[in-house]
Amino acid sequence: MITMKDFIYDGHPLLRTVVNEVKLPLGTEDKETMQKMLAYLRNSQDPKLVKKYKLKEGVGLAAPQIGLNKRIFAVRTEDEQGQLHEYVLANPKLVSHSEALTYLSKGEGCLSVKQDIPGIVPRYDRIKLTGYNIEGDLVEIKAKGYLGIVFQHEIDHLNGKMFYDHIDKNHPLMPPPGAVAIE
Ligand code: K2U
Ligand code: NI
Repeated sequence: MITMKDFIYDGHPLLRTVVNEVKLPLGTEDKETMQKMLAYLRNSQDPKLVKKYKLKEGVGLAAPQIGLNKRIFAVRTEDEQGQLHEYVLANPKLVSHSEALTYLSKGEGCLSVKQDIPGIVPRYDRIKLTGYNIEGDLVEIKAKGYLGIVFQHEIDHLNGKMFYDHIDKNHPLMPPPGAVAIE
């Protein structure tokens, strides 16, 4: 079971690394890792387990955050319509995206960043990505709004990027012109 002791934090070189693709077809170990990462998100969204294991709630988790040099992430969150989405993908690729931008009006946080870093994080409003699911099938996912933001946050982790890299240092609270806010 993944707990907070498995996490690495900002300053660790793996969070600034473009991590390696996993070998296909998916092996048992990588499938187990994918299962454990999704289980972490489920556990972190269960108040009883949060209390019992002192977990930090997460809606996304990328393998480098638990010290693994692998292109794997998990996402578990509801969208604006309250629909629950659970994904765990290996070797994800951002295939296309809108020109239009969006952002969370309260900014973003990160399980691997202990301090709050205020600022607008511009994200694409709509994205299309592909990746291999735990069954080893290549899947295509279209996402927008909040779910799309979570995917982009996790893909960043696989490419050694942190959310605050996207904050305008001179105008941290100024949204990009035309970007749509998500409250
Ligand atoms: O990758 C991570 O550090 C997980 C982040 C994902 C995230 C995505 C988009 C915007 C902010 C963060 C954690 O989920 S941060 C904690 C959290 C928990 C519940 C809701 C939002 C953020
Ligand atoms: Ni993060």
